[in-house]
Amino acid sequence: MRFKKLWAAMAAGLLAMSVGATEFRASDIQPEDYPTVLAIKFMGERLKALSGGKHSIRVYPSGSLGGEKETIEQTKIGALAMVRVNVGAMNNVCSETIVPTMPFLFRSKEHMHKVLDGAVGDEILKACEKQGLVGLAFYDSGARSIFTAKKPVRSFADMKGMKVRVQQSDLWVSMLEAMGANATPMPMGEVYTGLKTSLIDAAENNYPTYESSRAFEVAKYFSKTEHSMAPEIVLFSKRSFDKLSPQEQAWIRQAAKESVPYMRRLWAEREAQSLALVKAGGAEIIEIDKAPFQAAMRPVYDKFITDAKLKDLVKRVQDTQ
Ligand code: BDP
Repeated sequence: MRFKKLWAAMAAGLLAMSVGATEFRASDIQPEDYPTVLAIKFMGERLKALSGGKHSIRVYPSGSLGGEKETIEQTKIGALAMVRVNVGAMNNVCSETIVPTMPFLFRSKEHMHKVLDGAVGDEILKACEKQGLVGLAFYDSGARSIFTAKKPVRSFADMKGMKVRVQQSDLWVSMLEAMGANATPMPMGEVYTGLKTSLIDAAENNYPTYESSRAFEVAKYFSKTEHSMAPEIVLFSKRSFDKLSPQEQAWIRQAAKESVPYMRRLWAEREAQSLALVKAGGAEIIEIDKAPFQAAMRPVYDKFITDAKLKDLVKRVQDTQ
């Protein structure tokens, strides 16, 4: 009798778990009004509508739950349901994410969209699963360029010996080293202070992050190298995902996909706004000859695009018209 009761209680508990409403926790290092944060909120609203009010998402912005490296780990073990990071933060975790991070790979925003919306994009998202992360979508992140505190970079030669902050990724270290710089990996949250205290001379990013991190206040020379278009990636904990029904999983995937065009609109607006803001704040936007930067990236391809799988992915990106 006692066992029967216990069993009934357990079954009821399981049932409650599967029918109970869930608020999935998502982490982002960007501030509240940043396009990535707004896009995940939008995804949450879509998920709520699709699930008839059952599931929702709560975004924790500004790195309040930790940096990208730590929150990826938390998501892997299921302590966090979701995380939005740059693909750079995934380079050492899942090698396929190296492909969209590669320097001067995408020829334009349109080229990038075509690749990421197609089979290559899907394969890269899927590849994260073996690391316990379900890849749901890519978001725009524009092109990344170098910004410096004291000495402006007006030519490739100016990169020599410069201490440049990079994302915590071996690929990023190699890229900046190939430019002649002294690459310093550190979390995004330490960049502003690093520049201010001269721990680093420079960093690299897109206009919106140059603006949102206030880096333009301490590093006013922005040299348009546009060396990488590494996109953002939205990841769900496979541990948490596997506990959901196929229907629930489909809602999550759909909500994520629906947030992509919304994010692209926000991104285009924000890029223009951020550029205007940093200029008004005293930033000098420097046009620079990209050819020597591009030429210097050859050894980086030789070092990182070695196995057949990555070679095939890169070739398919290059062949995409
Ligand atoms: C920004 C991304 C953010 C990365 C950051 C970085 O939005 O996810 O953490 O770059 O450089 O553009 O670390």
